[in-house]
Amino acid sequence: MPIQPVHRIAAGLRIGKSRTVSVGRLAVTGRVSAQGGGSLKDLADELRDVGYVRVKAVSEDETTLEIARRFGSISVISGVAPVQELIPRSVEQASTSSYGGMYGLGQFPLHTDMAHWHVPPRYFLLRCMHPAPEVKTLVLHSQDVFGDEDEITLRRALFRPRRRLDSRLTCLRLYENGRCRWDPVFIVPITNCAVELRQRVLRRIESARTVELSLEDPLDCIVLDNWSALHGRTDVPSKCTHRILERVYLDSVKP
Ligand SMILES: O=C(O)CCC(=O)C(=O)O
Ligand SMILES: [Fe+2]
Repeated sequence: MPIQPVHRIAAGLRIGKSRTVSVGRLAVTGRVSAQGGGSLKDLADELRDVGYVRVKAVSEDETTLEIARRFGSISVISGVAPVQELIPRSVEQASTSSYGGMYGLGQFPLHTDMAHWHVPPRYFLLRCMHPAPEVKTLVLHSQDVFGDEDEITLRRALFRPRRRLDSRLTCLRLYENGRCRWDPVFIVPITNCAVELRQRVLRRIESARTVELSLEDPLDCIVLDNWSALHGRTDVPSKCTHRILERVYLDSVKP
């Protein structure tokens, strides 16, 4: 049986008109809701349905942590700074276990963050520090990737982290309990069923229409639902290497 999309948004609305709604003191730019009327939806619902929501800082002086706190509760993750700076680096400059180390200034493939963790971060906020609007953040809803898979396949298709995180064998599923995960390199298939599922996912991603988001000024932010959508980044031309984003992981978002 195909997995039940809880709130499947009509495909045509994915690239529909933006609307701006007010959340606290900030302007939130969301999408026309699946219900069609542009009705106000809970931020968590909007994130689950669309995968992301654009948000704006009040001023350039507002710190990324302050913005993030308005929208949710900041994750405390051992070994991960509350605010991480995302700076384009060449393969030589970046750590080999990071996307920068593998892809350098090239396109980052669609993925979910920390897909090799047992429970990956729930949400994250990206804030523009130095804009380079030519470089886009890409988003693809998990329904476009897993929506046609049946529950049994998703249960049987087991993956593991490419590198053991500890001595235990961790089995990971790509879609479980409403939570998606995907990474083309950091998780590897264990079962035959997983090898086949991986191929289908790669094919779907190849032909999918991703949403392209650009962050144009230091007020621009995006909140992404890391359990509902995959994301990536276009390549960084040499004239755009000044692009800097800040990222904050969130455990929850405010209603
Ligand atoms: O730079 C971006 O827009 C996204 C980068 C990203 O997904 C990552 O570093 O994990
Ligand atoms: Fe990412």
